[in-house]
Amino acid sequence: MRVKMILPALQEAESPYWRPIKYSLFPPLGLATLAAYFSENDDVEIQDQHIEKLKLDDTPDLVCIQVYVTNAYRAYKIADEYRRRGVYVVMGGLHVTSLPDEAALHADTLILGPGEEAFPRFIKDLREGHPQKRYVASWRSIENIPPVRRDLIKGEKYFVPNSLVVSRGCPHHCDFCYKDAFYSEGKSFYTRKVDDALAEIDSLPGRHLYFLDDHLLGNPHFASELFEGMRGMGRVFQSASTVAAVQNGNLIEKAAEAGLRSLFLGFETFSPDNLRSSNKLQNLSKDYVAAVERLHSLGIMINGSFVFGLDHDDKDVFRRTVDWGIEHSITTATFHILTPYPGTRLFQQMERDGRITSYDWSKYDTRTVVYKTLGLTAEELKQGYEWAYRNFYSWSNIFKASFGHDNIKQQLAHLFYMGGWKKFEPFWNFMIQYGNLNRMLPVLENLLANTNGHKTKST
Ligand code: B12
Ligand code: SF4
Repeated sequence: MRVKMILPALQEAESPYWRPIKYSLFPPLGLATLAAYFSENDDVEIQDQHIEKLKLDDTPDLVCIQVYVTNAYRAYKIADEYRRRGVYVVMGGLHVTSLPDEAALHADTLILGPGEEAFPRFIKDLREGHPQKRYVASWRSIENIPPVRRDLIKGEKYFVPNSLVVSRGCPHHCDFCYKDAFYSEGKSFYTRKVDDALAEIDSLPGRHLYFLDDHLLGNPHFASELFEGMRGMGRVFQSASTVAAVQNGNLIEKAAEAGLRSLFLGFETFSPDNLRSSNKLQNLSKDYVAAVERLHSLGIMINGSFVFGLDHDDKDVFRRTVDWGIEHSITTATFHILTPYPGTRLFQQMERDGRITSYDWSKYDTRTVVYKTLGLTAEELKQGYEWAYRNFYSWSNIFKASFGHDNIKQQLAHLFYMGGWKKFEPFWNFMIQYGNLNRMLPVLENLLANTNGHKTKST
């Protein structure tokens, strides 16, 4: 069977928000995971619109398309075009799972939820000539799954080709998160076997790893064994977790010993009312500063995630958030405008209250206001969000945050990491254009390998 798997771009290259480096970071891991379910006689190709121009004039036997909220319209267009030519199209992913009736107009088959059980069942039915219209996972597990088809990934085109996941979902239930919608009616947090995860890690070249797990420390027992197994492997890695997990026992110390060098952390908001109303209860009464200090003392850089536009926010939230991030030497910050993804409890609540102002999914990019705001106007929210990015990444604040660390090695690491990520766009574009992006990986590896424990001056 000739199979084409497509990840349509999350963002148009023509958009002012298109940052080639951001979209060349990670390969399409979901598709490469599912590609492992084809047989060795199948001719399988993966195309990722973020790093290549899609060739759409062919007629494979099967086209598989991954649909996120912001690429939904591009995905539907591609699907319609193939189906017009008689090609069988299967679609899956987060957006399809949230809005199956919408997606059904564009696909022969839909796979809802995680694909590890349903997708091989679909392939079998297709080969036997009786594919169904919809498949829903009847069980969920990532134990004993076949190895990801990394051979189908054009590794040299990505900055961090070694992305992996060793768990799925998360133990928490924040109202704005995609998670409960995607994993509805079943387990919403599960892990691989530690030995299998370690074997996958061992098989990956180079030193650097990026765990794309929603919450790598979410199962302390699993995480602890994983980190013990990774000790001595000489890896440096980045991942995501929660403020609460950083303060729980000595797990974070084990992570640091295993090579954790940067952590995406969901602070989201400083307001207890906002935390309560979005069911982000695990952040309530947590000492954010203590978490930051602990990470810094272990040499772990922080990518802080902050949401603007929650109902208890006021006009001052942008300045307070940026000031806090700079004062506490947060290495990078990701700001989001609150976005009610379809399928989430936040979306349902806003729809009930008549607050959704746009159903154009391409605008659900966390940079656009798509709902009626309460504490501040839509215009204030948009402008405040843009102001926060401009200010946090201004050279003066980059220097200020960097020199908040008390040792020169950390100051320079912070400066290069933060400056490199946001301030050298033409350089990244050049590297991408000439196919040299992957050559920059050793620079990142060295930078991460050379960070070590320290304190920020403010304490
Ligand atoms: C890596 C990543 C990115 C990467 C690139 C994505 C890529 N190459 O795939 C980058 C950095 C570009 C990115 C950008 C953004 N992202 Co992002 N990203 C992720 C992340 C962390 C991991 C994705 C991943 O690889 N998962 C692991 C694989 C194994 O899982 P999977 O892809 O879901 O695949 C499984 C199933 O979905 C299913 N499946 C998937 N595809 C298909 C296809 C078929 C045919 C079938 C049958 C099944 C199927 O089977 C697979 C195996 O179980 C997720 C969080 C997460 N945990 O998923 C957020 C996430 C996908 N991102 C999200 C968002 C919101 C964004 C941004 C909009 C945010 C922002 N402001 O930066 C931007 C995009 C900008 C824009 N204009 O749209 C949301 C998506 C919400 C939604 N409903 O779509 C997520 C869920 C984060 C979150 N918690 O909110 N992202
Ligand atoms: S902690 Fe993060 S991943 Fe988990 S439910 Fe909340 S937002 Fe989602």
